[in-house]
Amino acid sequence: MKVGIIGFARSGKTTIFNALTGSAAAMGAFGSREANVAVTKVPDERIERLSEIHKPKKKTYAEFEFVDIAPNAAAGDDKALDSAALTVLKNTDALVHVVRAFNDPNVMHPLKSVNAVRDAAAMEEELELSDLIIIERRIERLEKEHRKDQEYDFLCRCRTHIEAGQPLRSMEWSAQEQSITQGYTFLSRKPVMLLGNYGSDRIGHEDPSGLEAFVKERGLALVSFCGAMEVEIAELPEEDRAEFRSELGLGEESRTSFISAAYDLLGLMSFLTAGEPEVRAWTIRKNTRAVDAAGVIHSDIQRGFIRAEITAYDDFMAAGGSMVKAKENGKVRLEGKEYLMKDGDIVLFRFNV
Ligand SMILES: Nc1nc2c(ncn2[C@@H]2O[C@H](COP(=O)(O)OP(=O)(O)OP(=O)(O)O)[C@@H](O)[C@H]2O)c(=O)[nH]1
Ligand SMILES: [Mg+2]
Repeated sequence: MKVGIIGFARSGKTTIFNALTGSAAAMGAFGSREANVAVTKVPDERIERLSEIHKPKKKTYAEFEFVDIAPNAAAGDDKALDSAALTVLKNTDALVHVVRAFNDPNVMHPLKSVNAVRDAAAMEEELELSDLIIIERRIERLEKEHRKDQEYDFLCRCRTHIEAGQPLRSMEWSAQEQSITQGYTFLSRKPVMLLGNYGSDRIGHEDPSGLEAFVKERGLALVSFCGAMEVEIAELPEEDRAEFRSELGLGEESRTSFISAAYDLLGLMSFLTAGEPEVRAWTIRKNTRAVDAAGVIHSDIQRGFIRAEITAYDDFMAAGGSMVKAKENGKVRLEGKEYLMKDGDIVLFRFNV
């Protein structure tokens, strides 16, 4: 699962990238001219517990790959995404949008003033516009070729939607429409989560930026973060961090809680495979069919899918971590291709190739 970190210049993207991935990419004026990339594990208690039971040779967590776009070099101060960023973002599955809500006279805002709602709305528009350009180009092409077919009609509908100021992610697409657009990488269709980067003056106070009201109105998800504080904490010796955090009222390790929240808000979930060779979490979108989940492990398993033997993690633990007991309790189900996977399903795929 590849997640792009986007936002205006000096909103704190690289700061947050570092806090999330434990990296040490250069920030501010020393920032890299290339996108930063790092992989981080998705914390999952269930992997720990299953490993205690199975004592596997290998323990594999779900992973996020974070891509922090390089500083905007070419698009102008009133834009967040230059063409290099747009290219990088095409290959991501989801976006985390960092919105600057901290005040600091030493950190220049490209628009000279801090206004989180303005920036958040502008980014939404940028994503929509980049899609609109792709759509219009294609429509023009189809018109030239006199191909007023299904694709044409559908793209015209998408155009109307964006022109009404809506992102593509708020459209319902049928399976057929999804297949029409498979070759496109629309940015406003990707799941997005806003990350308010607040100053330390926010801790313990109401949201002064207006972002909370903004996301509510747009149906977006928001998490709060305090980038500068996270950097300070990361510089402390490990044993002092928890105390400093609780003194500040910063709560749980923000990296852990952020990553879990992101996983959920981006519409992701995990299914699990557990045995002596490996205990592993696999990432899928919510509402994935069993046969497609099988394909995440291996295309052969998908192709030769017979059925899935499924036990919910909670049922397995309630049976004392014994599959035999879970079976006796009637908690091991046989499911077919169309079964919609649930978070925490422990799965054994039966297949034949
Ligand atoms: N006061 C304060 N400064 C911050 C905060 N987060 C980041 N900064 C500072 O703001 C500057 C820019 O942060 P970066 O993380 O480099 O921002 P960026 O979005 O990656 O910037 P570009 O890559 O240049 O677009 C750095 O000097 C950071 O130390 C914060 O929460 N509070
Ligand atoms: Mg940066």
